Amino acid sequence: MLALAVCAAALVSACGTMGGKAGASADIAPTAAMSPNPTTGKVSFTALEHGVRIAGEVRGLAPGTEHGFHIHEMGSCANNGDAAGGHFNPAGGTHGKFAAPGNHAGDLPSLVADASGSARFSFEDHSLSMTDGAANNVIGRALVVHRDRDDFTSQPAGNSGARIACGVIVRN
Ligand SMILES: [Cu+2]
Ligand SMILES: [Zn+2]
Repeated sequence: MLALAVCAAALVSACGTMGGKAGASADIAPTAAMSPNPTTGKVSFTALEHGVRIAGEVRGLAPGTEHGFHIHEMGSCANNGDAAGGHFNPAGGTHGKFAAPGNHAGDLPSLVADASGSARFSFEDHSLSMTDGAANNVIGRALVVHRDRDDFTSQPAGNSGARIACGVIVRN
């Protein structure tokens, strides 16, 4: 009985390292694109068998507001987030709504702030991975919070305005 339990524990551990459960995170920090700017956040990335779970919270938003939220191509938040470049787009899509066919892989569900200015979220994104060498690997790219709402239509970025907060996605 004891031997069985030890074996099961070893199996779980092997699954943990080999089954794609590796984690990453992004610490969201305010840029100088807006002043004052209390926007901060913490976002976790968990590799799934087919995709990535993205979960976390962004705080310091104006209560009830909606904000464009994307993964941008370059892993830098310099120059008020402009160094992050355009939306992460390994498949050559056009800007659109999260999970819409033919959109940018970096198009995420918009943030919606509650009455206290916090936006909490957890969703699975099947167009992304955390696989080294894969074109859709999110590691080393930037997660960007915009000042305005994303209209999901305007090209190339939904007309969501200045980049008010940003964080680079790094492995834990
Ligand atoms: Cu963006
Ligand atoms: Zn986009």
